[in-house]
Amino acid sequence: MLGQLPLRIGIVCYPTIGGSGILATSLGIELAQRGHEVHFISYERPFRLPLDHPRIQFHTVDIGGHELFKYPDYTLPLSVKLAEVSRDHQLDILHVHYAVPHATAAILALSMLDESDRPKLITTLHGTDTTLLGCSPAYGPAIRHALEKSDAVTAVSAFLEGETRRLLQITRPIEVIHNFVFPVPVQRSRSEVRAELGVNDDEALLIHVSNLRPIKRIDLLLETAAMIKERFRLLILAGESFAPFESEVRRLGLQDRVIVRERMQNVEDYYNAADLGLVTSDSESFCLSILEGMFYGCPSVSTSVGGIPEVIQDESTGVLVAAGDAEALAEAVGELITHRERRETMGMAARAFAESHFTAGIIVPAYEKLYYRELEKSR
Ligand code: GMT
Repeated sequence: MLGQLPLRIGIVCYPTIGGSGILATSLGIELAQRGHEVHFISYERPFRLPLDHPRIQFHTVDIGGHELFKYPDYTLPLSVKLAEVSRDHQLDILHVHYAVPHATAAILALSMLDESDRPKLITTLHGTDTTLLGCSPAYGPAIRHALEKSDAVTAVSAFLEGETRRLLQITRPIEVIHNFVFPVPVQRSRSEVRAELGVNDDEALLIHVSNLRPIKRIDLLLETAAMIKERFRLLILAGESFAPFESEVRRLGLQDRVIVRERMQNVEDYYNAADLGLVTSDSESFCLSILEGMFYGCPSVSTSVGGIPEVIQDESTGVLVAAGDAEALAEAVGELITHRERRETMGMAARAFAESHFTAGIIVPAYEKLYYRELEKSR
């Protein structure tokens, strides 16, 4: 039995703002807290990764670029770096988040290594690698191959597991391990943050946190906001530039209602200061931002798509509305703005549900169990 021996774990993720990178970073930090040695490998330092953890190292993939190539290539330099880190640090586990190109590069890296140097490959699917790229003839077969060749595959929701099977015709086991959040303490009080935003006490503060990609339906978000009759302000924490949406804000006369922050620092302060989350996505494999809000007592009104019903499982913890229905979204938001007590009770129930289902203490051991199980197989 390997029992609970500390492991050497490589984590590959996108470092930029996005749920998969946030989840992978939190997982690595939690694993290091539990005594494992963790190596992050990416082209940039993940934005929430601490600089000074004794058991966390970061390895940069130097893309460099080559005059021979018309398009920059990341897969090959990544695979070379993965082989190097696996060999030099004798990794037990290589855990890649997002199939493209991370799992593909990892498979190539493993084939460059002697058998004794090969870590077990775990691939975690986060959503768009299946739901968008999985259907593409240019990517689908490579994703399917990467999943078939991984030692274990996980998906962040039962919805995503089903979609992966359906779209990629995968028959191998895929384990569902939901997202988790480790809520960090807030830096500023609710009233300090509301003062910074210029939100009055009699105004409800709605919050939307996303990378603004088309799947997030910012058009629907703004249309919904324009239909809300009660007093509110809408804070958008944007992972990308909000400039393309400014004209729509003006067209809908929402200039005095919408507040935009194009940085993702101290998001916990904003969730803590907000009254209600608003999510308008057309699809989400999980929706980490709903869960982050729940941990700070901020429930959400959301479209009922993808894996979101696995997060808002109970109607006492949030409101689900049919996809694309601005009127229903606005009505649900309006109800909760009007009935403050109901909203606050919902916020407390949301927090209690998150704390009993989606903590690091519950989810991280599921990954550790998977790692030990895969390592046991080759002993
Ligand atoms: O939502 C995004 O566009 C970012 C994307 C990512 O790849 O980082 O998020 C995906 O992974 C998150 C973490 O597992 C999930 O909570 C998000 O629901 C998922 N996004 C989609 O499925 C669209």
